[in-house]
Amino acid sequence: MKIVIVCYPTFGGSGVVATELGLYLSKKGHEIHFITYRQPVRIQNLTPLLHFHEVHVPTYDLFKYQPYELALSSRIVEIVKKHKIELLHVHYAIPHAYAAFMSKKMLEDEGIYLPMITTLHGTDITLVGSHPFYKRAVQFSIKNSEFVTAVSNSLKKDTVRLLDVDKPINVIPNFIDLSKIINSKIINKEIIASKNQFVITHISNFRPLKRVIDVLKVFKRIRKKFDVKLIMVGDGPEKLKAKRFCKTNDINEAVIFLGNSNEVDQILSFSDLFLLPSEKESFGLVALEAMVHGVPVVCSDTGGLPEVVENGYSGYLCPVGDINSMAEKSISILKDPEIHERFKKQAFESCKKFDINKIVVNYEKLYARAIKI
Ligand code: GMT
Repeated sequence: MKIVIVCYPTFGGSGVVATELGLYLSKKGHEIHFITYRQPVRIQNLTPLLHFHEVHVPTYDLFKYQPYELALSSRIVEIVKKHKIELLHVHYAIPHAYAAFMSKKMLEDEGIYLPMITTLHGTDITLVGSHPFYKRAVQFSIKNSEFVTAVSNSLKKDTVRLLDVDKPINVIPNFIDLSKIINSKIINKEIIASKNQFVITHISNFRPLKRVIDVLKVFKRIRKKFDVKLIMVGDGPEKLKAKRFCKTNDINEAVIFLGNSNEVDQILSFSDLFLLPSEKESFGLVALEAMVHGVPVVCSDTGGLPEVVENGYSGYLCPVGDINSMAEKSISILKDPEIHERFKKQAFESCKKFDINKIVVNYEKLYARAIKI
């Protein structure tokens, strides 16, 4: 099948899911065309079945805001016609689903039918999409997609509740490549921590809803019990605040800020625990990425996280903002090597239901149905 994937090319979860999906589908023989403003970060090599088409937005002084959707929809039309694309799969509703609908209409004008599938990822509904300034446009693009998917049952419920849509929503959870654990080359833990130190990791875009200060507060409590290092991976608006917190709370020496990284698998391969105290998380892909490396996850009991992390098995779910409980649960995992080992094994076991080979067929089935409509 010839498929266009529209997504964000950045380190965010929706871009990662879209990229991993495209890479996997191309390996299965589908011809994949990514259309976005930059080459997606996880794509290193393009192949005859894996293409990237950049969206250029020429700046013009009259515009206060440059019209990205316009450039994107025109680019979609161009690529669809040039490569005889059969299907359009857009990730993250804003503004991709809206732009995709416009390209669909432009193509219809020329007698070309192009089915579109919209995958909702989270904040495109919960934080941004339900805002009164965007809501109508998001409702409209959902209604006009041939199929709509959401990455968790929780997000499906949120979409129905917040956007009041009666369109059927197919839940296709995010997925993970289980062979990652074998593939990722183990880098020397001792570059970052000493042999006997525990390594705790947090990865996010450091937005307020990730509650990065909670990560530091939990870490501070764990540090009272063990010799431990914290690795903070990612970049975003709360980073400066987090760095200040480390200085004023005397944990500066024990916390390493790495910035955005393409070495996430390597870092996770020697991590002992993962913290994700988010306010809201429609799925929490990063928790799954930790679990595949046998890293137990202590996280908030919110959104789709309970669908990913099994309380008391692959980690623990704690109330949002409950620093004490998160610290206590983390300590309970780390304090006994046998318990820690059990949680590590169980974290990996839990991933099996998200095996890429089991999940992606659901997208392929939907593609097949969409092109027949
Ligand atoms: O977490 C973010 O803010 C990034 C965002 C994105 O779209 O890139 O992540 C969302 O999509 C991910 C992939 O489906 C999910 O794993 C994240 O839970 C979701 N984020 C939120 O719901 C806050």
